Amino acid sequence: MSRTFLANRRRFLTLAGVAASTVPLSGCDAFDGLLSGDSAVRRTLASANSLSYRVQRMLAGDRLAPEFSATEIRQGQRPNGSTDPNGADYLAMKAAAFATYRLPVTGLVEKPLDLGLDEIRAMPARTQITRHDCVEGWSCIAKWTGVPLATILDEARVRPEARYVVVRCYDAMDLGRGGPTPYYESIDLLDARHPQTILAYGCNDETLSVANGAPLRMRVERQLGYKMPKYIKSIELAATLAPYGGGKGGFWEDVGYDWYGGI
Ligand SMILES: Nc1nc2c(c(=O)[nH]1)N[C@H]1C(S)=C(S)[C@@H](COP(=O)(O)O)O[C@H]1N2
Ligand SMILES: [Mo]
Repeated sequence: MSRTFLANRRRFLTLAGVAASTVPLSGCDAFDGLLSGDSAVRRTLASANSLSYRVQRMLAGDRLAPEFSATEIRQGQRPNGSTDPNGADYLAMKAAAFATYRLPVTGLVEKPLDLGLDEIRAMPARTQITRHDCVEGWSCIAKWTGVPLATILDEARVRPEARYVVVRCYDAMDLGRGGPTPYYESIDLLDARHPQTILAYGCNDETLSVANGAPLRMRVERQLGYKMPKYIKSIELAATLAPYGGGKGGFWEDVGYDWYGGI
């Protein structure tokens, strides 16, 4: 692809995102009242979102996110959102140094899996140095090591009806609207099978810390930070997002964020 083409594409994508950028998305631990309920703003956001999703899928289906050199890592990965889950199930695993952790992979698959951390660590690994961008407006370059999600999907043999990978998490957050709500996220199969989409257990050459999502967190490098679930509890292959949470495909999506957080 030529540089001009890329530049034009960027401009086009920016235009497609204009509606979204006029609304202050104030960050990971706050949300804007305008975005709740069935407001006109929200409907505009939703249609801009599906336009930018379709444009990106058309032009950049297998584009790689930029990777960096080790000298560009300036500090540890800045922890954000949940940083210390306090559910009894999580605390028990943490006390056992996550030796008891299991990852179920279920839903629309031929062969459901139930993987231990040792099995996951024994699979072919990928390491990548990438930049994490949070909607709050900060970025952080870090080195991530993990197993490509594609490897796990191949092992589980995804059924043709499946369209999404849904990830449930161990943590819950309380936005003051009816008690703690579990974090969850979802991506389509194109992002799930993207070579840089990994289930990470290592960060900056160390075992993934609790603050950054131990024992396992997803990296989805072409999307914003909130699309990368930490504290992964289970993975499900699904045909529709309706049965999960508020039905919009993620914890933050249920309060108004875009489902497609492409960058
Ligand atoms: N389970 C879970 N995953 C999560 C979050 C969270 O609160 N809980 N926060 C998200 C947000 S908004 C960001 S920016 C990143 C932060 O990852 P980090 O703590 O490793 O920087 O995790 C994302 N994944
Ligand atoms: Mo974020």
